[in-house]
Order: sequence, then C-alpha cells, then structure tokens
Amino acid sequence: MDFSLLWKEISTTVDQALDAFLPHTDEQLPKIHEAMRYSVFAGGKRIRPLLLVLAHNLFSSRWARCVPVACALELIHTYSLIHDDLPAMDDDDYRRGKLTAHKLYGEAMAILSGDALLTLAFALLSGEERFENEFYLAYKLEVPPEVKLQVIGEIAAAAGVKGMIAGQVLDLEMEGQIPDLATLENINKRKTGSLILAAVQSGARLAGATNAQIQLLGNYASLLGRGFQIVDDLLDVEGNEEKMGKKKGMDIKRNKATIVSLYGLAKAKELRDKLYKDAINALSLFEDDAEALRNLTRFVFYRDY
Ligand code: GRG
Repeated sequence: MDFSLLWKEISTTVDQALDAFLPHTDEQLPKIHEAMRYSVFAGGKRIRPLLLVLAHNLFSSRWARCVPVACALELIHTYSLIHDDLPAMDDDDYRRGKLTAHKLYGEAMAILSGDALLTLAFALLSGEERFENEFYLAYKLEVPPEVKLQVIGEIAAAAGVKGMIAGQVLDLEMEGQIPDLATLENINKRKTGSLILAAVQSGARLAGATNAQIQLLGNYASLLGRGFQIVDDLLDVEGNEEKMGKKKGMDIKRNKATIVSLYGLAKAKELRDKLYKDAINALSLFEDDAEALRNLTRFVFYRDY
C-alpha cells in the first residue's frame, strides 16, 4: 500500500478511537472535556501511533490490537505538549497554528486537562471496563496479560521520572548554561527519545517479537529519537512557519542550547544525515517488510514541520 494512504488509514482509525475513548463534552464537567479534546484534535502528526503500528507490522499484520496503545501514546504525548507550553515551562502562546491550551482555557484547566489525558492513557492501557464501547470491542488489546503488563510498565517508565520527565527537568535546569554534546544528547534521549523508543518496542512486543528482535529495533528507535530532536532544532531555524503553525527562532530567543546552537547548521545537518543512514541500516535485517518504516524514517529526518 502507498505509504501516505497507510498513514491516513492508521491515523484515521486512531482518531476515531480517540474520539470514542475521550469523554464527550455533553457529559459532566464539559469544560475540561472540551479542553482535553481541543488539544488531542489540534492537528498532531500522530507519529508515535504510526511508529507503534509499523513496528508491530514487521511481525504481524493484525494491527487492530495496537489501537488502544496507539491512543495511549498520543494522549501522553499531548499531555506533555500542553504542560511544556505552560508559562512555568516554555510559555508558548501557539502550537500547530492554534492557541495553546492555557491561552484558551486558563492555566489551571490546562494543567488539569494534561493530568486527565495522562491518567486516561493508563486507564485505556489497563482495559478498564467503561471502555466496553464499540471501538474498544473492535480494537481490544488481545495479548497475553504478561505482555500487556510489560507494555504498560515500559510506557510508564518512558513517560516517567527516568524518561520524559527527567529530560524536561534536565532541560529546565540547563537554562542559561551551555551543555556539552553528551549532556544535550542525554536530555534529548529522555525528553524526546523515550516515548519514541517505547512506541517502537511496544509495537514489536504486541506482535510477539522476541527479546532479541525488540532489542534490535531499540537500536533503530534510539537513532530515530536522536534524529527527531535534531530535526526539531533545525526546524526552529529553517522550518516552514506556516506548516509548523508557530514562529521560528524561539530557541535562539530563549537562549536555549540545541545541537544547532552548539555546532552550527552545517554540522547539525551532517549529524542528521549520518543518523538517518544508521537508522536505515538498523532496519536492513527486516528487508522488504520494513519498507513503510523506512518511509516514515525518511519523513522524520527530512520533514519541514
Ligand atoms: C512537560 C513532562 C513534560 C514533558 C515535556 C516532549 C516534551 C517534554 C516537550 C516538548 C518539547 C519539544 C518540542 C520537544 C521536541 C520533540 C517533540 C516532542 C516535538 C513535537 O512532536 P511532534 O512533532 O508533534 O510529533 P505533533 O504536533 O505532530 O504532535
């Protein structure tokens, strides 16, 4: 199948499932429900769900069972962006061309909607019974309980204080300082890389991959995570403002150290190109089965938004 059609199919299914799992605005507490929905449907690229499904598809084509996990990853990602945009963190007014959650709903509601998305993600992963709706039944996470528990644990660790939160804390603590490359790579690995790694490894695990195969894919995902962040840094200098839905130059304005500010544009691009080649090589074992994942890898490394 053509890659863009496959992307569309996966993201449409994930969006329909998210719509089914998120509380509706006509239920109690309409304001927070509206805020949660606003951020989840604000135009994200759905890269993490896509990674999960494509890693799964290397071993099995029954990707329907990935849907609850794909939704959980997107909910966690969305929560992290809502909190990252808050005045206490990056203090951004716009994301994806739209007002950020706290600008529209106020700071307290934005914090709570992020908290609610994070907890909803784990309710969804656990298969809590109120999700016995049409979507949950169609896309049930039918894997052995020990696999399910392992996936939940890995995603929790990736989002937690040794993963994404650690990265954010280290990032905040570095403000106004110039880190060396190893420090910066460590921040990026945790802040951006951990959820990407969890997406790829969970996808493989759900499909019944062996530990050795999951480890191998982990090498690929780590390279992808590093590349993802370098490209994010490059986009801040030369991305497409209209497509990104935000202004360039924010890292420079905030005096934020990035791979680009440390090494300059040319060296950052050299590193991106090297990581891209390494990531593609890391997939060679999977031959033709990894074609879709190669397409996504190319998009991540050379995207303009
Ligand atoms: C607040 C706990 C907490 C963590 C925040 C992820 C993060 C940590 C901060 C976001 C800062 C940032 C822009 C990091 C760069 C990598 C990244 C996550 C970019 C956005 O991801 P995309 O491009 O976003 O997948 P879309 O908009 O497509 O969903």
